[in-house]
Amino acid sequence: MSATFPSYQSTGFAMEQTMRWYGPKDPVSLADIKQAGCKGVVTALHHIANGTIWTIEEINTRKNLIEAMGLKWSVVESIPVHESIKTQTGDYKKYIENYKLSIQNLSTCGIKIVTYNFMPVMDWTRTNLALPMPDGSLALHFDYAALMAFDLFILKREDAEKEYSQAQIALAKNKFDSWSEAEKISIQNNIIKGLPGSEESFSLEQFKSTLKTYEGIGATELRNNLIYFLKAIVPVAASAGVKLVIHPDDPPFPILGLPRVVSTAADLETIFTAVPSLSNGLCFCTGSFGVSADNDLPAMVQQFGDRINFLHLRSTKRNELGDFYEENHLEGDVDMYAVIKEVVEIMQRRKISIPMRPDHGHQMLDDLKKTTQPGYSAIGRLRGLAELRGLELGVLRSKTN
Ligand code: DNO
Repeated sequence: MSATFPSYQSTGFAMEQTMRWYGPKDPVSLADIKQAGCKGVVTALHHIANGTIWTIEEINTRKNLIEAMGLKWSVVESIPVHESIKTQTGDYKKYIENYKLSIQNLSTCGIKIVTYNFMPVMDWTRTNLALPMPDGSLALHFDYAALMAFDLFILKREDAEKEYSQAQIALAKNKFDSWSEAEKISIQNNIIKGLPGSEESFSLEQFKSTLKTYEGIGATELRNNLIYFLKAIVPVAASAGVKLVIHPDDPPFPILGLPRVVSTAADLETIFTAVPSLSNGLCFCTGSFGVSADNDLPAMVQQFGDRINFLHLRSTKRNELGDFYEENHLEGDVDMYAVIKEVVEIMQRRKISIPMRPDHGHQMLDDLKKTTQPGYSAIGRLRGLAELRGLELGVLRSKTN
């Protein structure tokens, strides 16, 4: 049989297929992930407060659960970076020391890829978590007018209007006036209550005061704080054999007056030039980078190929107003074929399998009847994974045949 149907792996280095798992409380189980055809999972110790050391005991408890199912803990996503480190205030030195210990403990347990991000205050942001698609499935959506309406008329951030044009303010006002009270609450919650994996959740008052901690911190200061952090932790990761992978800003432009420093190829160049060790790596998220028309994704994969140690594969459809929604994995603005072709080149050159996960997915079929985690329902991700797996196999086979 193998003569007629060569195994996927026999075609050369292929991506290591994984799915994100939020731990024992995730409605999508390890058994489900295994059935999807994954070899590994991507997870984090979400129950441990930001800034606290991940002990060997806690790491092993989680690892044992995963291995008991015949799976591997491929990647940590994420060890969150404490806000004090991003603003370089308060106990930031202590939190950096804790971060180092968590990296070393993960290495001791054999887990060697660690994801993090450096987005101020919030992790990823969407305004609507259930945008109906023409086929009846539901997608995540970022409506820039809704974000501005939240900023100007709900949050009422000081001087926010100075950051928008008159036309944008008018658009935001129309949007706000169209909302019912329930819609206002739902949009506010989508923005500040924290999407899956965000680790932080705010009331409106808490959110306002946290935003104030960024007064005086623009892109230059935030970038300096990131580089300071990397200079401290990358050598520790390098000697522990760990690859740190930074996740890009999502969306890849400033929001709510907060700076962004991981949105473009130029941003990445600055970060990697400042700290050249290959342990200073990248989580290449096509969905995040792909929202900016200026990002040439296949070229970026080529440029940063030596540092890409984790892939988030999904696509978005954007417009010129800054809005976008999440498309099927092989549709939208991301040229997934071109990206996978570059990824395949890199894997063959580096002689490694890079872990990937199908990022997000539409809520569809039976999942429409269930309470699912936004972006992380099982069936939409399974569809994405299946499509990506087939696309990769096609690329691999066309190279070897
Ligand atoms: C969203 C995720 C992000 C990501 C973090 C990495 O779906 O891609 O929450 O996990 O930004 O630190």
